[in-house]
Amino acid sequence: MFFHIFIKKENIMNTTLVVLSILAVATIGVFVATKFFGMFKDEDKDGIPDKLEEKVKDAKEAVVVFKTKTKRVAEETKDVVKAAKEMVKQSKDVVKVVTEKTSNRKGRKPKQN
Ligand SMILES: [Ca+2]
Repeated sequence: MFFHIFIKKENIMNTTLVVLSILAVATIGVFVATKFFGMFKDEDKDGIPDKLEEKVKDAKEAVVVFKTKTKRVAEETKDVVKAAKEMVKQSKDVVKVVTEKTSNRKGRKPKQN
């Protein structure tokens, strides 16, 4: 049983090493092809193809947009929860007025600063 798990972990590690090695070789290959053989368009001559730089830039922008939207959704959700709590509080007041025998409405409490 334990040995079986050990073999699986070893397989995962070997697979990871193979994938990382392939990625490293591909990265070096693209760099050499771009920098020394001019096979990909590279206006700033840093060895990174312009298309790849654009994709990375787009991905970074997408992450920023996603983070901003997530933050806004969290803020709006907080507002909705706050409003819902206030509504529950107010509806308790309505129930109280309905069940009371005499009507002596207090109104809102004055704000304390
Ligand atoms: Ca470049």
